[in-house]
Amino acid sequence: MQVPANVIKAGVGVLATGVITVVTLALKQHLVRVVHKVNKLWAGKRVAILGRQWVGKTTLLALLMGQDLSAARKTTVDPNTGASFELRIGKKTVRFRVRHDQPGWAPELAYKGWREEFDDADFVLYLFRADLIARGDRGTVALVERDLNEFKSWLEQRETGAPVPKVILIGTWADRSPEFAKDAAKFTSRIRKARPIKLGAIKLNKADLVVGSLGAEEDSAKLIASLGEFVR
Ligand SMILES: Nc1nc2c(ncn2[C@@H]2O[C@H](COP(=O)(O)OP(=O)(O)O)[C@@H](O)[C@H]2O)c(=O)[nH]1
Ligand SMILES: [Mg+2]
Repeated sequence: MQVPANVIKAGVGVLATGVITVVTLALKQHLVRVVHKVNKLWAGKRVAILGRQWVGKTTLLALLMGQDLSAARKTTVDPNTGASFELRIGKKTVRFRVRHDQPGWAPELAYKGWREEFDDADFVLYLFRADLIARGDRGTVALVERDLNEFKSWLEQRETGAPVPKVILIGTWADRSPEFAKDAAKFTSRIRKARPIKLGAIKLNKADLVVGSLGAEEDSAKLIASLGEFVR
């Protein structure tokens, strides 16, 4: 008996869709597990997410809030107040905060709001565009350098004995650099040595560095998992 070609095609289509669905669900579960594990690490802590426009702050916040990536993309933040999110973990809460973005033409406008978050945080996650740092983009290098110097001055201005926030530098958009897909570890060490990350990390009490991408689910899970290695 001959099975018509279109029936075979439809069968293959259904099978392929099934496989894709299973893979997608497995990835989602993986991401959910990773997020849960990391969030447990900072139970009771305050986490500030800082960084310039378009670096992935809102995406990271949404992922940590337990949304999947498609929902994360839809998350909007009130342009006037920024976003704050409290997550209960057992008897403790984690408080995440993202300040609303300031216009790019006056970078110093961001500092007032950032400082409030910085001084009131246990962890400061500073996001920057790893692809642009890798390329040596002059504007990005200058701006990130300025931001990190600003953080340093805030640390220095703290009263003795006051708790010091732990800064974690997070390079995003690595998916835009072909080198990252070829050898992620090598790309990360390149960013670690790059200006202004190397000096900036030293100035900030040897800030840790995570490099990756929030552009796809699998990459996001990896980035968040490596972030977890530095939460202590
Ligand atoms: N390709 C890629 N896109 C990203 C990455 N991080 C964020 N995006 C996208 O960049 C856009 C801005 O992200 P968003 O989280 O709103 O940045 P924010 O301005 O810092 O809050 C969104 O469309 C994200 O999906 C990344 O690592 N790689
Ligand atoms: Mg945002």
